Amino acid sequence: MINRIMILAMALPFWVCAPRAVGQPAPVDSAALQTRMQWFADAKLGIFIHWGIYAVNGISESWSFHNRRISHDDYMKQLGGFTASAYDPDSWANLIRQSGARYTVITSKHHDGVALWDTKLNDLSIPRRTPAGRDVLTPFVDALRKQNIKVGLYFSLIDWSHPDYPGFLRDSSRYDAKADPDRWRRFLAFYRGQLDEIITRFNPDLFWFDGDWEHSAEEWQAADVRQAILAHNPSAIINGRLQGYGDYDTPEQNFPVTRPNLKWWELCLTTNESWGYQVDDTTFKSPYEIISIFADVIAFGGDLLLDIGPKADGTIPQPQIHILTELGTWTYRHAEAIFGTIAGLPQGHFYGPSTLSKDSTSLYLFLAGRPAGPVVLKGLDTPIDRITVVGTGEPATFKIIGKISWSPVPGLVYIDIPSNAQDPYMTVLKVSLADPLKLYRGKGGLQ
Ligand code: FHN
Repeated sequence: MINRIMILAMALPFWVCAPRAVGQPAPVDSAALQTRMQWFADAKLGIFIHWGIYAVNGISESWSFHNRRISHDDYMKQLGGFTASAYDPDSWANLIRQSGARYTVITSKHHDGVALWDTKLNDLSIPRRTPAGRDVLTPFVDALRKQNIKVGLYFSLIDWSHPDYPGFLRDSSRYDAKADPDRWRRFLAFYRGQLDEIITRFNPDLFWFDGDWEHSAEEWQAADVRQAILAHNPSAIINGRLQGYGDYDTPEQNFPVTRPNLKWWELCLTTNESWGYQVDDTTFKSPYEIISIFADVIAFGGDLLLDIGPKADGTIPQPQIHILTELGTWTYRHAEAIFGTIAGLPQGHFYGPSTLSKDSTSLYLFLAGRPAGPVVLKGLDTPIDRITVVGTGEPATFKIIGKISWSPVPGLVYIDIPSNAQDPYMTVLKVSLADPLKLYRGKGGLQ
């Protein structure tokens, strides 16, 4: 019995198909779910935006008062400093397009309860309580639509400022929802009313819930929320922070060394160490670090949601502009290896990330660092037509060693990197195959 596998375009490779996480609702129809998730699976790169009154003082979003680093009253005084005076949503959308991102997720309301749009459910909003004096969400959604960038809206289930929300400061709640169901129902009516505004006014492609950890699916009415979203837009997708009623996993900040449970997943990541604008946080990741993390994510079949934190006047910090423009230069040059691909080789075949074309006839090898010598491909059981450098088309020479003439076990492919082919960040090779990829997964020897 020869140990071989083929990687079929529509199914993720055998080593990644895992059952849905415990508690996740069974997909109503896996074909419909696959169709609904397809744009997300192909998108690969999104830009996360944390923009709120916390940018005024440059302190942590919501958590600064929740963790008692600043009083809630003093935190809310930031309302008076949120001007959006230099806010240009079209330039934001242009920068996002320039990064190569296919979707965006912006905080419509964080845990502090301050809405970016003119909600009718209360007056805690940018339009009503800040010098900006206007809805800053709608013009950005419009700008994204003009650029054909998918719209994701982050919505915090937690609302630590709402008088009828149980939670408030760390270790100090207003009340117990179970002990005062009428008060909890008043909050539910409020939060569902705001969510209805989000659903009907913005019709986002992606609902990015956050803060589900403070209450159960039943308390959040999660099943009903999912039903309401899909009833309004059957193509909408929901992130995995609705207490088990989402569509994909959302690992945060730390790269998953083993694949997340769900078939689709997205790593959300800051460019420095803060989600919102924090003047003292200058620990920005380099473009190479971001690109190498991005390559790892897509090699595992995920998306990267890379965060920026605009200032209170609406300008984007220069280091984040630099990261997004450098990332864009790389993503546009290597687009065929990124967008619309599927997860690449399982560990053991190549020392680095890889992706595959959906028909599995093109294998993309992402070269970590700047390899000086040849790189090795193991267990490739499909003939190679040619190997080229993505972005330049320059041919790369290769040789196969260790192939025993009468044994079916493939040899090792040693690939020379053209000396002038090195990308400033990460070089990608395209291995064009004569047929869909087959891999030898045996334990060596002559079988
Ligand atoms: O508490 C939030 C946090 O402020 C930030 O918005 C992140 C972004 O994914 N989500 C929560 C922490 O997981």
